[in-house]
Amino acid sequence: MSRIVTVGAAQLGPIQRGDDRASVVARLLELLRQGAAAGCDLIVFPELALTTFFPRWFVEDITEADHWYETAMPSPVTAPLFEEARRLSVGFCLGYAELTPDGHRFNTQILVDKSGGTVAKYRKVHIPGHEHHEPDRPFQHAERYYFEPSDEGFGVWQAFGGRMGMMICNDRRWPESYRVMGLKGVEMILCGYNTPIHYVPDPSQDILQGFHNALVMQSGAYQNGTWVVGVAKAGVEEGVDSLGQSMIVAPSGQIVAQTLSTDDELITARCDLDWCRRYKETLFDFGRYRRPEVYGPITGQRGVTLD
Ligand code: ING
Repeated sequence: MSRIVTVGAAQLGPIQRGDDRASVVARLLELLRQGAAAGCDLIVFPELALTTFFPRWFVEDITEADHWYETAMPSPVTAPLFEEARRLSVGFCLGYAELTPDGHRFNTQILVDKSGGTVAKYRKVHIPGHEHHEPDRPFQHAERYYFEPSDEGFGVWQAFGGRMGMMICNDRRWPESYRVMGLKGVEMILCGYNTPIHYVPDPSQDILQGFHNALVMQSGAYQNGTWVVGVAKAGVEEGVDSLGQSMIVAPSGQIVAQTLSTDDELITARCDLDWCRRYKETLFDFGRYRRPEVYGPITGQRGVTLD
């Protein structure tokens, strides 16, 4: 028996500071239509897919950044995406900056089903970068100033005929993200990202960005017997070059599709969710082989302690 989900990774090229949401939504609609034409059940868009990556600038008064956040989803400008999804009977996953009615700010991702209804919301757990202005940087990465870390952890939801999970960007670098969802039986993890090529704390990593991107998603997929869909906002955004290389990774860890450009580009794959069992019921039969009784430090401490 095969449970096939045809998934599209809808990579975005750069969104410049002056690009309004309507022009971005038009690009998202084009990718959604391409995906529908290709037989996709689900289209995955990047992290912060409605705006430029605004944490690259620092504003002393954070309310001056409010316009980068969504206070409603859908809103009048994003509603056409939900309506078209329903008309085409295609689901989608969308990353955006969320400002809640009580003033909380999250880096958020939602899962919308084929009826155009929101079935899941995830808020980013691992927030990289820095909390305060660092004027010596060539560009800021002040996500820890603009977003609160979620305390809701990682969810897995029954949708599209399987167990669907979500994570955002830096989450993909932490094995805990995959394992928590793995322990909830995840079969496909959806992950948007915005990854600058230049890593200011250690420029030696710049040349390895593509390697590290693939490394973490391939290992996370294999070690948890799950599909992983990683989708970039890529290209040179306001002078900052961001990684593309969006990809669809099988439970074996094999990359089954990868983008070639740093522009708007759709890649698709027919993903058999039953392939997950080849790993979940053998090598990574968690119930049989894991040893949580000796894993205490993983949840018991934050940083390193030397015995
Ligand atoms: N971006 C980056 C990421 O984790 C980063 C932060 C950039 C980490 C470069 C390491 C190297 O892919 C986000 N948005 O998390």
